[in-house]
Amino acid sequence: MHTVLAGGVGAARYLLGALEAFDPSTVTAVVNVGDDVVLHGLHISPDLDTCTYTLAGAIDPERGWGLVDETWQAMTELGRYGGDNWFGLGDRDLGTHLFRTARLDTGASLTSITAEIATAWGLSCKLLPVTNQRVETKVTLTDGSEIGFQEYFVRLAHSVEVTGVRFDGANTSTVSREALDAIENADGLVIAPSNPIVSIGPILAIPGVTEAVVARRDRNVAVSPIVGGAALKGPADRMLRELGEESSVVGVARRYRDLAATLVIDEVDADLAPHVEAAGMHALVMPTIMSETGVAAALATACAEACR
Ligand code: FO1
Repeated sequence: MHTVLAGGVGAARYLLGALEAFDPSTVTAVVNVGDDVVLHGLHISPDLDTCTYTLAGAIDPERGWGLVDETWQAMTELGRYGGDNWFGLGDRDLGTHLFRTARLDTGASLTSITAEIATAWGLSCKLLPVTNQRVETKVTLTDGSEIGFQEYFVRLAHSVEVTGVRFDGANTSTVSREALDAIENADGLVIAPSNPIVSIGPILAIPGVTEAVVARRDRNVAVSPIVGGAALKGPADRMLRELGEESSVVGVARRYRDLAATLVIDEVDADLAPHVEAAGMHALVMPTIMSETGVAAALATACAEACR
């Protein structure tokens, strides 16, 4: 089993490569739910949906979230009434949130519902929310106020400085049996190139997860989401700096050294390989920018080899 700790776009692209490289039924993603938000009474799970839609070939390729060929009539009508429409829910995408919310209301677990959605999209890999309980990423701003993750990420377009991040509810949550099993029994465990603070952070904050990952450190690999000092997408580089860490592959190595033996870094960072090694991780240098064909599958193959 090839298990991946996963956030949004970067993880989804890595998973696409893993599906190409391995038997899809052996690929499992343990996915962040700290980005989840309830809006208009609907439970939205952005990272789970980004993984599902990407692997189903249905993601909007420009945005990297939501469905392709989307229309926005419901949002337009919401705007007519002065409703909150800063978080774009496309007409097609709304179907997923309606289904998820109705199933949660019947008492079904997020794990079962995610499997139902994945099956409906024809996926044979496993997508597992790390927990079935509510964990909410909260971001503290310089004026001391605290806001929800999607308010920071979407409403404020992550253009404000952050002084702290916490995962509300994480301490009292429980890792799902399926997610823990996927971590403990993986042949190789890969930390996807996702934001280390707000995508991988909430997964590791669930009691028992960090311990389970650390216990198998030598069979774990992380892929750096920072290339040439910058995040390929999103605010990971700024967040690292704002929280006092280094926005480089060395900063990523300092974060991940207890969790994985190897850090995959892009060729543009090859000169930093000795510093990654000095920080306590073996550096594996190879192309990591997955917009080019074949890169994601080669990355997944190399990660699986490095886990052995
Ligand atoms: N990202 C945006 O930048 N703007 C949006 O309006 C937006 C809506 C949205 C709706 C459903 C969904 O699954 C994802 C959505 N995202 C949107 C992406 C999401 O906020 C982030 O990509 C993740 O939470 C970060 O991984």
